[in-house]
Amino acid sequence: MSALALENARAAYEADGFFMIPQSIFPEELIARAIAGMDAIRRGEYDTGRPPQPSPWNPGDDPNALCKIEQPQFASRAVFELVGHPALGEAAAAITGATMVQAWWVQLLYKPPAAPDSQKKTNVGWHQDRYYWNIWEEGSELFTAWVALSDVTEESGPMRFVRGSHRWGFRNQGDFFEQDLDGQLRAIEVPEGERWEEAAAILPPGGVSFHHCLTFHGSGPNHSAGPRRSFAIHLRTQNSRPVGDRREGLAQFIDDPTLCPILYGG
Ligand SMILES: O=C(O)CCC(=O)C(=O)O
Repeated sequence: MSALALENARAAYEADGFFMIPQSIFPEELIARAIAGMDAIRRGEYDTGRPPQPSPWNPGDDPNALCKIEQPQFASRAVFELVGHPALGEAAAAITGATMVQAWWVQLLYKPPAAPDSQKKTNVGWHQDRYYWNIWEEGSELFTAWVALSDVTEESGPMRFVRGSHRWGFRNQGDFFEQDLDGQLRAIEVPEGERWEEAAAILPPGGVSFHHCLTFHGSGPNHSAGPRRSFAIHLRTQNSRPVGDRREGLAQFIDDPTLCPILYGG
């Protein structure tokens, strides 16, 4: 990206609470290996010899349900390489102005195609990530890089961001696992003078979206023919600290860069 593009990227991220790079920033062969790594993890095969962290979805579970696996980079060398790739670090630093960027928690997300009559749980309910991240001190600079590994189209249940909602503060409303997105829309209170405007993250394989930890987001069913594949890579900058500087819960691995890679600076 040129200097001007980077400057614009930061301004857009600050204004909207999200930013998309709708072209691949990774080598094609790495994307292919990361897809193979994702499939191996889903089968319970770990080329590092180490499993992921305990997860809502485990090998052998319903292939038609949303597959969410925690810390997949522990279990696959190719996934670790993708998560720690310097191109991702450069982009993350550009939109935040950070001097250090670390991937502190990662989720493998595989959204299978929804059968027309299916009641399967593949939606991601509207939420703000900050709701789940209370191990971090208030004001910590936390955000997410969502890397597509399949062609994410309007049909495949793309993530949708609510423009400017990162400026609404922590609302204490929303739920990742809620399936009734319309019901949530009726319940979530939009601050006076603001409006609910959605933007879909349409991305090719290797494309990336970034979102702030207070930006509302969610996703609907996948009506395309193939799975929607991605990694949600949760990032922090030098402006972040666990509460009481404790290494617990989601912050328990941050001192080990062989598990939680530093993507930029350090
Ligand atoms: O993959 C999705 O649809 C939602 C992912 C998400 O909630 C996140 O990346 O924070």
